[in-house]
Amino acid sequence: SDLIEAINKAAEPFPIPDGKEYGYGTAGFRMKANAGLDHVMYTVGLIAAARSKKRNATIGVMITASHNPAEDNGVKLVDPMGDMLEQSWEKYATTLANTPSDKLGQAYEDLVNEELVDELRQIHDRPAKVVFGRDTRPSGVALVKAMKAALDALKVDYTDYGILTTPQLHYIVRCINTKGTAYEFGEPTEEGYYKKMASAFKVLMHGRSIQGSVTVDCANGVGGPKLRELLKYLPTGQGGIDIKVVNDDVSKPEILNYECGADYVKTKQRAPPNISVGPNERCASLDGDADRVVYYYTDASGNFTLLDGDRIATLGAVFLADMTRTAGIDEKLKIGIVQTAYANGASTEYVEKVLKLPVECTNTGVKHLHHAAARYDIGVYFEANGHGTILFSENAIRTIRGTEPKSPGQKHALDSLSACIDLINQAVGDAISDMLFAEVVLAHKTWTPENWKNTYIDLPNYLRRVEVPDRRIFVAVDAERKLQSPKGMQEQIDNLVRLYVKGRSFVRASGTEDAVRVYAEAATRTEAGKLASSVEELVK
Ligand code: NG1
Ligand code: ZN
Repeated sequence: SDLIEAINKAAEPFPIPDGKEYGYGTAGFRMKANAGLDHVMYTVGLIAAARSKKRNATIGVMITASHNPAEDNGVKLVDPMGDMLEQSWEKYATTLANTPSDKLGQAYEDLVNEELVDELRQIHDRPAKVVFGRDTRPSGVALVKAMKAALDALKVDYTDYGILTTPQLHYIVRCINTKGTAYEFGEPTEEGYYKKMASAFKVLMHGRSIQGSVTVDCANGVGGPKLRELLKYLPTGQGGIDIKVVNDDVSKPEILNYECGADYVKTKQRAPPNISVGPNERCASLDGDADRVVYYYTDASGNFTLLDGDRIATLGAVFLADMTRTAGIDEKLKIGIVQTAYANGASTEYVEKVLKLPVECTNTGVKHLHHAAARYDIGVYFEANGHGTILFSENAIRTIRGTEPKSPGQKHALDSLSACIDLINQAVGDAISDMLFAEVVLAHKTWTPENWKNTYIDLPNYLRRVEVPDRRIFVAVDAERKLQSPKGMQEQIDNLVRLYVKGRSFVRASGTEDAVRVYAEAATRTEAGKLASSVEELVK
């Protein structure tokens, strides 16, 4: 048909490099930007269009490689509510990406026949709408062109939002799709995003003050200019916030994520070398697309303390549990925390024994955590590396916004909770939003970073990346805490773990890199190191 030919023709400039195989992984497609990613982008345009027709809604596309080096890039699809593409569609994304340009028309037609058929092709004839954004990587410009070629071939309506953080794009998608409904999310613009966050922040800060400043390392990525923009909307002085933005130079692509950013701080367990702050001053690092954040500080004797995603989760849970109690609605709302196996064992114990809240463990990857968290009224989910957010159910929103306060204290708690719903990005984990929330909680509690640290003491731990001939033989089960294959290896790990006080270790294949990850924790640093090394030996 004409359509098949139009798709094939427009795909011609974007061939698959010889021998290339693509996969839609934990974070969508990700690779060296010049290694055939333009072909993938073209096919993502096709998928986005089909998905839009299927859902009869606007679909988002975000072009970023997050914490990876500047020469990499990647792309992921965003579903109507601002969440990740439904998993059952990932196979289409992978299939189309691996289809040569001259066969794409037919491959698209096959997808239409499988997902968009009805007697009159009415689903297929629906108008499609796609919106997209990209991080500051220079390769993004050409990648957008490749995707537009597909959208034009299908005559799809689209809006290019230019440079955005990942969470901003997710926010905009959700705003567009909820406009005019009872669940309206906000104005679908960058300004709308800043205004929503700033006004919620002001409500939460009313009558409080934040101690000292917070230095924010933006990984020389998109978070820098966007955080600076947000600052124009935030109050300073009493009830305001003093944010010192550093590593926000996006004019030199090669310094993106270089010796800075959330991934650097989390994996090296040290501050970026170019940051200079006084003892006990709060620092935060964002990653390259501003969807994850970690905190840290260095004390007067030079000891570095990381306050990671587990810490943000527990800080948030404590605050929300207190607030719902003060508001008198704690009986009506079920709060839960969702973690992955990488959460520090001490944080899990703290949630269960001290906070007495349910804690759940899922597979790695925010889509898994997000779905689990959505089953609670207030679902707090974070990966240790700083990806995460807090979800409020419809019941929670109705209860918080519909309860008549009987005292000023109760009113204050209800207003605060209501502002939390707006401050915390409900679509997806958002470094800037998570950071403002952490600042608010610290202000409410008048906590220094040291107070925060002392809520529980992290078990010393190691995360090692091990290159193996074939990582696919490592099949993990039980929320990736146990190995099912290779046969017998789990028993060997168990035998090693038994030798250490508070020992815990697990092995799984990475979903984003060609490697296996070994995690180990134990009561002392030396023991955690020994356990990690002995498990690493098993795996090699
Ligand atoms: P893999 O490569 O599957 O371990 C990593 C992170 C995840 C998540 C994804 C997606 C660790 C141990 N793993 O996954 O938490 O962030 O990348 O970006 O940090
Ligand atoms: Zn990221």
